[in-house]
Amino acid sequence: MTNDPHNHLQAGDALLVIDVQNDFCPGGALAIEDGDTVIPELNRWLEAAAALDIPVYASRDWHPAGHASFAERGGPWPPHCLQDSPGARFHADLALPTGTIKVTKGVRFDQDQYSAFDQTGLADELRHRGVTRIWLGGLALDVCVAATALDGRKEGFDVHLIPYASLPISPQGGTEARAKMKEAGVEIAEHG
Ligand code: VGL
Ligand code: ZN
Repeated sequence: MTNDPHNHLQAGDALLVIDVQNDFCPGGALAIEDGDTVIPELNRWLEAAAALDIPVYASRDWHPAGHASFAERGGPWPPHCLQDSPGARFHADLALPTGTIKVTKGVRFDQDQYSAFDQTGLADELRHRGVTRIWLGGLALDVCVAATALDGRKEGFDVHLIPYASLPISPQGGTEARAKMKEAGVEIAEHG
């Protein structure tokens, strides 16, 4: 089956799961419609990565109270992913394997960090591990997934969007994000 992650993952790959946190899922503070439906597909990839010894990174939005990105400070978002709150937890159905490395972002008081590469040191960490190719998915496609994919290309990685494993905050944002990613050389399967 071509959609089987076992047929795609190989040495030199890393799996990047972006912000699959309660606040981005139905019922959360910044809920993405059907956001939790990406989880079963991500879990298939997580299981394959664990079986094949492919390193797994899970990013999380982790804002201090009164963050600069919140509406109360003139930012675009309602308060979300407050540090140590239930909304900031990874969704309980997300099956992160033992050894998953967390990438914490959005902690700066003065600016947002949409990309998991933004001031986290992730690019050097991946290079240090011999990673050349990234598979990524998660939430939201038009914000943090896109920002991470584009930065991954800038840092010189081959970047693949995992099919059916990401959803946008807005449909139009999703369409624009896909176009931008494609233009930057991110590999996107036809219906992914
Ligand atoms: C995100 C909006 C605000 C995301 C984070 O993870 O895509 N979106 N903060
Ligand atoms: Zn945020």
